[in-house]
Amino acid sequence: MIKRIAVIGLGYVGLPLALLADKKNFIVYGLDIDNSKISLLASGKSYIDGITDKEIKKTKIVFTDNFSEVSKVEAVVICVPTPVDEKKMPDLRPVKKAVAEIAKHIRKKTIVIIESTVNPGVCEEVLKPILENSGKKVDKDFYLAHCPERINPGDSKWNVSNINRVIGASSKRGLEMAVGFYKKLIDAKVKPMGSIKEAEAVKIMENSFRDINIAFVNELAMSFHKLGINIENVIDGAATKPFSFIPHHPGCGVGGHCIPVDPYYLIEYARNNGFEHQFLTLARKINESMPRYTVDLLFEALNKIDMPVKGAKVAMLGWSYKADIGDDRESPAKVIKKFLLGAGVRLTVYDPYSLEKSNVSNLAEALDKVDAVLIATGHNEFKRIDPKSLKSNKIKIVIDGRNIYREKKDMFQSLGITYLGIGI
Ligand code: SAJ
Repeated sequence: MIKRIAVIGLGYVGLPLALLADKKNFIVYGLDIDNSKISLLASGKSYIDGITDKEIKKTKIVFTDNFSEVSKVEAVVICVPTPVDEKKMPDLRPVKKAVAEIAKHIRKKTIVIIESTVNPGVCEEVLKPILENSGKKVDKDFYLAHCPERINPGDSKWNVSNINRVIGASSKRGLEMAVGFYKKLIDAKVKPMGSIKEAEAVKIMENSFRDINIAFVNELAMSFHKLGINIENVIDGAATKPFSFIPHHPGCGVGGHCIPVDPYYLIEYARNNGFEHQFLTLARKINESMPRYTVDLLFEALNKIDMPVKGAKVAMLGWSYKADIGDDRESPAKVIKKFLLGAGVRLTVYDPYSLEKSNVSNLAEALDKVDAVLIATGHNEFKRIDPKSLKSNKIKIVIDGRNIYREKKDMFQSLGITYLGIGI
């Protein structure tokens, strides 16, 4: 019977999970290697968008960086990052380190649940040996399960308590324990899978599905731009089909900790097992080409009004990888900035969620005395910009990397402002 749990990794996945378990009357130890996080939490401070200090203050969670506390629990849930390195190769160091740490302390019959996104094979071929290193045997001394996280940062509707989950485990007993735990924890469906590998594959599939669909509309956008067809109108048209069409939208790139990362985990694992994922690889290539495509739209527009790229004053609005959150992991804005600076543009960056990455402190300053605006993130604050205010700032070009002004395209043109979106 699982009454006490340890959550390893208190980020946007682990902290909501720990708070939910605490609310459901589990005894919860929240562990992280970053003791600045631990001290913030211990002093009742939140550092995760959407979690208030008040929620932290009222929990009974024991926040600690002392991993020996793991010896007191029946279940350990690992929620640490699984990024890729600069060569887009899977970086399992954080999850291997976390597992090695807890292996020293887990007591008999503890279930270790990996929530971090990993490709098929990682739990059994990489993490299980580390757990057994200490002489323990899986399904004898401990159980191993995988329940891939499905947190969608910034989503006000779907959260850790109401998102369905899938679980795979190393044995029937392990599966029963893990399914029983999540059924107590969340108010959503818990689907037992046939194996850990199936559970690992579910998460990689759902995120690769999204990456491929985004690449599909990005390719259509680049084609329709040449054909003079508005892709967003076509997507709206296709979306009237009440079945088997899921709208995705083109943009200046695909960022975040999941979508641009997860496909590489499968690509690499399959390659090591004799299969080349052409489709996944091509989707990544198309999505990773979108920052360049967006910057080229700007350069063509500058050339069209005989304005040299070098020395042009450009305001890039947005740093985060998606609208109305402050997370910049794998953000396309970083690549766009590199291209713009490399071409000698005089660049202003403004993102209300990342003022430390901005070189101005508000929108008015960002729009003052620039020749062009490039939208890299579709924050609500940018959607409210009135095209007339850009005219009065003598802005000549708007490159809309998130098609947030698709309804105002004609207004820009009537004001004599060159407006280009992605496929619109
Ligand atoms: N993006 C597009 N076009 C789209 C959708 C997204 O260009 O149609 C871009 C976004 O601007 C962003 C990137 O792709 O740069 C990722 O966007 P996202 O909405 O997929 O946001 P994420 O990375 O937070 O994805 C999460 C994922 N959740 C988990 O991995 C648990 C993903 O599985 C969800 O499908 C996604 O949220 C969601 O549906 O919102």
